[in-house]
Amino acid sequence: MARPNRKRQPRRGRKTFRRSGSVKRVRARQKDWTVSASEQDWDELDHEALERVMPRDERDRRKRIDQVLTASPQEVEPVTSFAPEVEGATALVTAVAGMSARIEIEGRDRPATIRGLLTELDTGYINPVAVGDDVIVTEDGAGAWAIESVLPRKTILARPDPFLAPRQQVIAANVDQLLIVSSWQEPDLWPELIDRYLIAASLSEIVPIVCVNKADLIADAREYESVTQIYRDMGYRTLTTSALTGAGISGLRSELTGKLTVVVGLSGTGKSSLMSAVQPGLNLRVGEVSQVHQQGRHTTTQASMYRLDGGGYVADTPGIREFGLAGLTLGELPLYFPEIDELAADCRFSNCTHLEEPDCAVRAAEEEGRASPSRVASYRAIFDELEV
Ligand SMILES: Nc1nc2c(ncn2[C@@H]2O[C@H](COP(=O)(O)OP(=O)(O)OP(=O)(O)O)[C@@H](O)[C@H]2O)c(=O)[nH]1
Ligand SMILES: [Mg+2]
Ligand SMILES: [Zn+2]
Repeated sequence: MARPNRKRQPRRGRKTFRRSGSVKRVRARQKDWTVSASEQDWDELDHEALERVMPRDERDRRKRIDQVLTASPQEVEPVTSFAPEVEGATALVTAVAGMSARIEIEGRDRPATIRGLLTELDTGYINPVAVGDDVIVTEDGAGAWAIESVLPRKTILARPDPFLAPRQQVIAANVDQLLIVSSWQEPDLWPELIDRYLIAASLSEIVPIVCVNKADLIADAREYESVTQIYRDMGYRTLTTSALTGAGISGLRSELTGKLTVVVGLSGTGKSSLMSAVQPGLNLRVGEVSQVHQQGRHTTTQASMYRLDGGGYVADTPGIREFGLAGLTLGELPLYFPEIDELAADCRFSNCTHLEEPDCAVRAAEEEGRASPSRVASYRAIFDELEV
């Protein structure tokens, strides 16, 4: 079965930045997931209580999805450096708060300041430095470190700034993997969210891993297999874990080793528990940092990264507003649902939306059990939103 085309086509009119900081192309934004002004206050609400409630109707569902996935990675053309070349050592950024950062240099954790030279104009993002960035640093002779420039990024996870949208902020740079944590129950597995994270990972060219936690709550192994087989069939790695019993933890540990992994998933699915199981003492979300915006409003905008003993890093993401599907076009959607696209070849209409048209092969396959109802539902939901 064909997999989503991970090599993205260059998009027409996308905003890209070159080393000089000059904008090469600027596009009008497609319908996206940018947070509207009326929704901004959501950030101030109590997520925890709300997150544990599964959506009851379409409005709730959309609102929740908006909260979870609100932005998109932004394509940035490779740059050689984001600042004038300065002689210095290379370091890794592990946390950022305003113009302060923590860096890892020669295996040691150090505070550092970010030089004002690094601006949005240089990078195209509100925050010029993000966790995961490789940077050039200098030391003033008295032990104070400064970040002088940012080295080219392999990958970027970004989202629209909650207050300055559509301007984007980088959540993390140089991410290798996205660990999508769901629980089998409590809260119930939510396939549509997994499907959306898979698309977001593809858009950023980051390898996703589908991790189903709370395996101890699986009552029907066959049901579990059939749900997760969908993802294996698409070529994605799946993991079954239980932070409670320890099942699958060593497998998870080896998947994380040597990589920079961003952990995402609904609250309560067991992300922190899993990380503590992988490495006792690791506690995601503990080191969250916040950034003061120009308007004087506070929001957590950055991930914090933790080093794994066996090598590699895991990064927590701020709140549930993470990154998302902005920039995804209706025309590209089938790329991310290859199995549905394959069936669609037999629909009566070549532009069939698989919603109501007669002789729809996708609906027929769904009824006959040849297509996953959850995948078809995800496809329809995203289609609907992109069309609006
Ligand atoms: N039965 C069972 N419970 C688990 C498992 N893993 C975690 N839990 C429980 O699920 C609850 C939530 O776990 P957390 O690790 O805090 O979840 P989280 O994803 O980090 O949640 P947030 O930090 O709110 O995003 C806790 O009560 C855990 O004890 C598991 O494998 N099995
Ligand atoms: Mg947690
Ligand atoms: Zn159809």
